[in-house]
Order: sequence, then structure tokens, then C-alpha cells
Amino acid sequence: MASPGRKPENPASAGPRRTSVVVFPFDIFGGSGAGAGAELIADELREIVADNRREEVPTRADVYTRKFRIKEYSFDSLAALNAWRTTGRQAARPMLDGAPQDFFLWLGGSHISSLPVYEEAIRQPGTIILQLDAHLDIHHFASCNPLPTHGNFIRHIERPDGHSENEPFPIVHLGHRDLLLPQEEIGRFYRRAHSAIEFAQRREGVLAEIEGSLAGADRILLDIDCDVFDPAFFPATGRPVPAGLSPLDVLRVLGCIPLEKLAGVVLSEFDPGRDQTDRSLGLIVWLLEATLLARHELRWHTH
Ligand SMILES: [Mn+2]
Repeated sequence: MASPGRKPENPASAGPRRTSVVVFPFDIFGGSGAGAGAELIADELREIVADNRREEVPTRADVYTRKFRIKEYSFDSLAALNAWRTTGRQAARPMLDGAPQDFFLWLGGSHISSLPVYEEAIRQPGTIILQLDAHLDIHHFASCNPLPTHGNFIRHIERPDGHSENEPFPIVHLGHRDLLLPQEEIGRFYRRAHSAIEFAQRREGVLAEIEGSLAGADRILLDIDCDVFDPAFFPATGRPVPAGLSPLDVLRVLGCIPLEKLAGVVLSEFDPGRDQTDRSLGLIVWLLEATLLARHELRWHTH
């Protein structure tokens, strides 16, 4: 029986049973500063959920507030740093096993912190990763470290058994501003990569193609590297590149995702030391809240 003063439960939604937030502030091998960003976003989410729990009138946030839990990792010892990739895979595996009845947010540090999630995701047949990023993260130029970094980690994804070296990963990319990598090199790793230029110049075609790619998936993982945003909207990132997406562009792209198939969202590269009056923090936390609602309500907007 509901206790007095407690607001009534909303009717059961068709959305996920629960939402797990994994704070994975790994930020060495590039992008240091972004670990603090993951922790800051987690603090904001805790505050939002606590506020929602205190609220006495029904709100849309009720659909996820009671099903919400946060698990936080830290990399403050050599042993923890050394085991980062194994730890990450162990954390990601149960969230990508089976049908996407649960939903997760992975708050990473630098973009390489998403590598263990990619490795677990591509082991599951029918999974497509929708990646939004200013970069393609397959850099292999003379100035680049050949060991795994946030700029080349896609090259270091461990292929599951039976996955041919000649086959690109099931990654659909949008938003890069790369001007060096030839198409053949991109095609070795990405099933499809739409640059920001292509998006600007043939937007409806790109959106239709993304929708088509995602329609065939059983499970979708959304990976947002914050530098996909234009620096005017999101200054707080380690490697800002001009001519990025606006928040409304990103919302338009997110509208292509069949929400019931969205297993999780991975976020990285928010470096709060570079923020300006919390503009980037405000944008990313708002976007995460909107995505939580959308995933649980299975729609982006009320009518
Ligand atoms: Mn990037």
C-alpha cells in the first residue's frame, strides 16, 4: 500500500525495467581531464534523481526515477589502471547480454573509455553502434602513437571469433570533420561514415540512410563523443574541431533511433576545465535527461 503523502505510481511503461549508470572515468592515453567530467555528470544525475524522488506531483521523470542506480569505478591506483580494459568489459558484458530490457548510460572519460563497451557490443550479433564524433579515431599518421589511444582505439577493437579482418565493424558514424583519411581506410573499420560536411549538404539523404542502417539492428548502442558538437555549443572538450553539429542536429539524428532497441548510451570527452559558464555541462545533462525520458516513454516528445 502506498504510504501517505507518497505520489501514486505511474502506470507501468513499456520501457526498460531499470536504468544503470556506469561511471567509468578512465582518461589516460589522451583526453585527461575528461575523467572529472564523467564524475561531474554523475553528480548532476544523482541530484536530479534525488529531486525527482522528493517531488510530490506526478512528473514524466517518474518513469525512470525509481528504476535508477549508479555504479562508479575509479582509476586511482596502478592496479585499477592496469586492469581498466578487463574491468570495463566485465562491467559492460551483463548490460549487453540478451534483449535490451534494461538501459544503461556509460559515463566515460576520454573516448578510449568506450573501447570495452564496443568490444562487448560487437560480440552480440545484430548490434549496431551509432557513433557521433568529430573524429574517426583510426589515426595512424606519423605523429600518432601506435599503441591504443583515444585517437586510434577503433583499430584496437578485439574482433570476436569468426569476425574477419577484412570486415568493417558494425559502426555507423556521423559527424567527423576529418580531412586526411582516404575513403578506403575509413571503410576498413566503419560500415558507414557520414562526415559533418555530408550531413550539412545532403541532410535528408544522410538521415534516411542512418534510419535504414538502424532498422536492420536488433540492438543499438549510441556513442556520443562530446566533440561532435560545434565548439560554439560545447567548448568543454579536449580536441575541439570547427563545423560541428548543433544540439538540434543531434536531436534530429537521435530521432532516427528505434527507441525500444536502444540498449545504452556511451558518453565521453567532456572536460569541465574547458567549459564556459557550465554551458557544455548544461547541454549534456539536459540531453541525457531527455534521452532517459525518451527511452522509457518510447517517444521523444509529448503531443
Ligand atoms: Mn572525438
